[in-house]
Amino acid sequence: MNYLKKLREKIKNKEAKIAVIGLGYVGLPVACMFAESGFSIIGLDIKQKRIELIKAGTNPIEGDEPGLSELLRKVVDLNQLETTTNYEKLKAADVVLIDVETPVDENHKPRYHALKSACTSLARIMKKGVLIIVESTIAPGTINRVVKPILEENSGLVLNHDFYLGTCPERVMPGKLLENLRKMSRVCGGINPECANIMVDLYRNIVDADLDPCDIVTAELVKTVENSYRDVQIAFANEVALICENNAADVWKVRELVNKSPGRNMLYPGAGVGGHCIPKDPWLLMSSYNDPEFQLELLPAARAVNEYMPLHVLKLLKEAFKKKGISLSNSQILILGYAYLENSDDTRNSPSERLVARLKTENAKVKIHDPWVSDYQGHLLELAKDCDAAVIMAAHKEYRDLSTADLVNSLRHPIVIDGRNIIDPEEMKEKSLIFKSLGRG
Ligand code: SAJ
Repeated sequence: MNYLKKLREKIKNKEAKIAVIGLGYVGLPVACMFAESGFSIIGLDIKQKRIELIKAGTNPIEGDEPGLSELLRKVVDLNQLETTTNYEKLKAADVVLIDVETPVDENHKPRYHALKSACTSLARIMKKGVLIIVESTIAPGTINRVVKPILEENSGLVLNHDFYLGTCPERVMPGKLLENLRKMSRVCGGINPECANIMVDLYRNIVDADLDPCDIVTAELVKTVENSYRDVQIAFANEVALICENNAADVWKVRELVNKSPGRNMLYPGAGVGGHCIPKDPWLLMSSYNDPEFQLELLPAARAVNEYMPLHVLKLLKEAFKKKGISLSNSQILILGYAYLENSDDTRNSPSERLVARLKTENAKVKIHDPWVSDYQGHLLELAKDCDAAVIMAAHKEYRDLSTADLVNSLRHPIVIDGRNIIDPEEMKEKSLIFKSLGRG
């Protein structure tokens, strides 16, 4: 039986029952948007607390996400979004979106525990004709090597005959979840062309941008490649910063003039690369490659450069202490910025975390300030009074408005390390100051 023809009809008439597994920063907004567009949605999450919050119309996602809380309350009040922790409730689903975490482990290998668990539970209850779409970012080859076998073995159904598969990688960014879901193009990788086109019909209900049908491996590649591309771009800027320091040059001046050359767009050097995507996706991409003839060099090297940057900030700090003739051991350092990204409360894989850990191995104490992270919202200048130096690790707008004179006068020693080009070096010319700006020799 060709289930796809019937499914296409049901999607067109918005009669298709859509299930979303994983109600995090991707799954929840997606579920709300499909509900708002007129579909009946059932969302599943294994966290009972999260389900209770959503049932009460309360947005469980932290951080400022414009429009999400209002949208959630609206669709819950309209009974368009049902939520559960019980897979049995997903039996009748015609389409199932999977939005679970796909981390890599300490050896940078993808660990698909959540994905495998979701597929195993789903397989036991899914009905014939269901279309399952993985939205999580996965390594190329994962649908074929991980998802397909689990679904077939646990359901007894046959892919492309009794059920269908697709992958439509998410392109969301914290702080702009709804906007990105609406406005960013997406690739619709289907197990066959008809499936890919049905995915385009489905996502057209919530996406205003391009929807590009393609095969599954292409879709798996696109997401991991686009973030690996960014990782390499940032690593390039970081390595040029190190070279500029070594040549007593100013990387920001060099970057400005390089970018005047057609087709150049050098990104910003900085104190490191954090977040939930960029540090992880290159490893997902690399895990899909295996040719003894040639070992990948560029992608691992870019990761190594970016992972080094917080340690380079430590090097600059050590040089400053040496110049001042004081020891880092038993000192206290003020870290300005713990979020991985400017003007964000997200601390996942934060470069500051790496710097703080290394400072502790150097027997230095640390005080952390970050106006965006609830645990670290102390009074900056008060904190500075007990510290021997300040290190800027995130380009929060609050730090751009900071009086450097107040900061320096509050510190026990006039030592400032700028990892994000926040301070104009001209302001720090005063002889007694020890100021080091990443990328400026
Ligand atoms: N960073 C630099 N220099 C730069 C840009 C970023 O050091 O020039 C650092 C940031 O400080 C941060 C990390 O890299 O620690 C990541 O920053 P990001 O701007 O890439 O922000 P992310 O991690 O939120 O990346 C997301 C990605 N979007 C999705 O996965 C859907 C990425 O593909 C986007 O390109 C990026 O947002 C974006 O452009 O804002």
